[in-house]
Order: sequence, then structure tokens, then C-alpha cells
Amino acid sequence: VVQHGTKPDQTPVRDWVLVDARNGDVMLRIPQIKEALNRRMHDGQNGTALPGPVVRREGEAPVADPVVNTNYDHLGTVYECYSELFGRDSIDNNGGLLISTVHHRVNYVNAFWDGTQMVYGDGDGVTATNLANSLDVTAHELTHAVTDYESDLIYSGESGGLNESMSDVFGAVCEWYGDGADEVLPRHWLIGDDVWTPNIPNDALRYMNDPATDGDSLDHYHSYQTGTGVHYSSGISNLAFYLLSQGGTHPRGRSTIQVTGIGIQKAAQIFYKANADLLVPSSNFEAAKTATEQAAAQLGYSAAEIESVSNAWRAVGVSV
Ligand code: ASN
Ligand code: ZN
Ligand code: CA
Repeated sequence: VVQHGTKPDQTPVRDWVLVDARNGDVMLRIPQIKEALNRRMHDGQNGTALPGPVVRREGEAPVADPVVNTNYDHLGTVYECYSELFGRDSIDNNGGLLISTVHHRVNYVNAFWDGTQMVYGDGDGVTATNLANSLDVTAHELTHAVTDYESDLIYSGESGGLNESMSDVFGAVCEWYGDGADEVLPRHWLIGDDVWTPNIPNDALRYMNDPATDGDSLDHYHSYQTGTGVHYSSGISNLAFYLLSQGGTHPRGRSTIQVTGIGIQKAAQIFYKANADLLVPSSNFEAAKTATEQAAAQLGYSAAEIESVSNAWRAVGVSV
């Protein structure tokens, strides 16, 4: 007899189990952890209470509200991105429930991870449309949960910039994955571009390929000061990740270092391993350079590829 197994309070994990028909004893179990996607959608009803009423659980049919369905689908794409690319099973690597509230507050132009769940505002229709509709914003917020379970980078100072940057990096990576993990497109380096200022084409919340485009984000470590906000210092490592992936030089000539790109797939493996296995809560940008160099070595990448990691950081002023 072959049947599906379950974990308590989680989605069926669809382990293949061989059961003795005479007494129900499990004789053999083959785990299939890839099927542990488990989502729970809530409607914030434009109030402040969290999480609000449940409107769709895992495996249930689409509901009338398209924002619920779109965010549900984006959560599935980001789950698959982490599973397929890194072998990770949800936020806790153990099939953890993905809780999401949409329609938080009125005209709210933000989204966040509150330590337990994701929360999305509807936007005000001018600065932003509904943030729950953006795949890279969804990947950004879900990655805050992954970071909390792994490196647990402290959300202030240099470690805070790295925490933010991990969220942007996997925002870009999972948007690229969601588009078929094929050609890297310019919009993959723009965060929130699909929901930001609907009346202004081609702008975005952040620009990983040229962070200073937003007027505030840093693109070189020499500009870092104590007190630089985490959403601005993140530009330093966002640009390092872009250069490692795509190659080239600093977009504003702030260094002359030439980086040979290794592609987004390998760059993502390196940053994931650093976040999962090597960074610690207090890690700074220099520690991130060392951690990503070590991650590349541990992944078996070539000396030339490890040199690209070093050069990507040197290009943004981080040189140990
Ligand atoms: N959208 C922001 C973020 O996820 C919210 C915040 O400032 N924490 O980074
Ligand atoms: Zn963030
Ligand atoms: Ca984008």
C-alpha cells in the first residue's frame, strides 16, 4: 500500500510511504520535501489588525479578489525559486507556513516582514500600485524571513545594509527565475519597477545596476557613514552582486576595477551560501566579501570565478 504522509499542521509532504497492510506499520519512507509549499492568505480589510481573516489556504481554488490570487501565485514562484535553485524548503527550510496579509491599511505604500508574516499595502495609485502584485517585492519580503532564520543579520548599520541587500538580490534572482531562468533582463535589476509610479515608465524603487539612480542609495563603500539607512547602504552590495553576475566596471567610474561576470546563477549560489552558512548577525561589508569568497571556494568554483567575487567587492570600495 502506498500513501502520502503528512507533517502536523503543514501541507501534505507527499512522502512515498510503503505501509504494511496488516498492521499499518510504515516499512519504507521516501521523502519528497519539494511538495511542502504551504500558503495562507489573509485580507487586512484596509485596517491595521494582523493577520486579518483567512481568505485562501494552500490548494484552495482562486477567490474573487485578484490581489489575493496574484500574491498567492508569487509566493509559489518564490518558494519554487528557493527550492529549485538552492534546495531550500520554505523560509525555515522545513516547509514553514507562508503567511501573507494583503490590503493592509489605506493607500499604504509599503510592504514588510513583521517577524512572523508578510504584509502588503495597496499603494496610493500614484507613488505605487498594489505592492502584493510585484514578484520582486514578494521575494524581497520573503527573503527577510530566510535571513532571519539563517545569518540573522542585525537590521542596522552595515549588517542592516547587507540584510536589505540579500532581500533585493533574491528579489532580482527570483524574478529572473520566475521569467524562466533564462536571459537576464534590465528590469530584473530594478526593484519594484512593476508597481512603482504607474505614470512614470522605467523607474523603480531601487536600481541594483546603478544604485545612485534613486538619488539616495550608495554605490561605493567610501560614501558609507554611521547612520546611513539600511535601504541606502544596501546599494553597495547590490552593485557588487550585479557586477559579479553581469561583469563590467563601476557604472559611475568610482573605481577602475574590471569585473568578469560569472552569471546570475553562480552569483546567486554564492550569495545564498554566504547568507545561509557563513555570515553572522554582526557581519559587515568586509565580512561579506570574505564570506562570499569562501562560499565560492566551498562551492568548487574556479580561481578565476573567486577572483571575480573579490573584484566585484573591490569595485564598490570593499577591499579587505
Ligand atoms: N519595505 C521595507 C523592507 O522590506 C519595509 C522596511 O523598511 N522594513 O525593507
Ligand atoms: Zn527590506
Ligand atoms: Ca523587477
